[in-house]
Amino acid sequence: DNSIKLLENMLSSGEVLSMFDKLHRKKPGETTNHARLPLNSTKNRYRDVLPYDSSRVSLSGSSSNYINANYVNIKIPGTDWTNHYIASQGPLPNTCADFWTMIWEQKANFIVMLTVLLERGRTKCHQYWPENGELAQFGQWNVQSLNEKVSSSFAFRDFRLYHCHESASNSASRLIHQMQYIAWPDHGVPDDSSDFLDFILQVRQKRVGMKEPCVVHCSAGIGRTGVLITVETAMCLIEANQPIYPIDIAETLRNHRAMMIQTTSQFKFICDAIIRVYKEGLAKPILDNECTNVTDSDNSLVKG
Ligand code: PTR
Ligand code: PTR
Repeated sequence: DNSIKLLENMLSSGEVLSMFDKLHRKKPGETTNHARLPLNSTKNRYRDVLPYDSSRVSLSGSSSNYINANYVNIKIPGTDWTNHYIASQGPLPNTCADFWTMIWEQKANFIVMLTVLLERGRTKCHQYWPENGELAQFGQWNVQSLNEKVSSSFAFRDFRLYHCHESASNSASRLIHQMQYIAWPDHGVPDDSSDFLDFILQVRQKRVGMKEPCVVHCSAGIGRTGVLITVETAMCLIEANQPIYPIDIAETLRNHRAMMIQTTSQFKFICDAIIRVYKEGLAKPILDNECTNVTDSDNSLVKG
């Protein structure tokens, strides 16, 4: 809780926000050559948001193995936990099949979506799933929508994913859960922080102990995606009885995907959320101090 007191002080002095503003937006030395190939340029939703070559997810496949997504693996110090995320842009009409290929190949069974499809008349993400109860084909994939529960801030859906030349009952088909947060405009912060914390807590519950990567996307896959991963990481650190340094988390994220957490107000939202999670006991230590005695050198997130 010393790190929380420190965070509160640095937040009221504004220091932590100016530290955030000084962070590099892209990790020096990283290249984005695959994203820039002429073959791949139509697969990027935004020309200025491209995945590093070093951490990009590659698809097995014939013509191109490219998708605008990065691995974001976060080791929780003092434990043997690693949280595996894939941070991705919202699929385009021509990348929906690739998106499902990624889900299949990476053995992901959980998608967190932080955007709506249409915002102020502009498309933010293509609907890469069928309507409730229906079946749709995306390239080599069939996606069957099994159910959908919608509230004012969330939509939760379950899908069955399988090769289109097989049947849904085939044992190789996969059950995929999607949790969508629908009250968060891009470049902004969630309309209601209680709602959003409630959403993250539900994401967290689903993820505890999950070894497979969780695919997180918004529109560009940097702003809102970065916020969610940071707050969930902070919850894990609380559970693991470890100090929380949000600047370190932000830096770690940007070492995996450029520009993660887009605005200073998003970062402030993160800091406020972390303090609230801690003070309201929304995340609690689940490890006793015995097994989390760590040396000083362990006391930061593992980079890279
Ligand atoms: N993604 C997991 C989480 O956030 O809870 C990380 C995790 C992994 C947590 C493993 C616990 C784990 O426990 P075990 O190694 O005993 O399965
Ligand atoms: N060039 C776009 C822009 O700045 O509007 C890229 C962009 C779009 C960046 C959306 C971030 C965005 O938000 P998010 O990552 O939360 O979808």
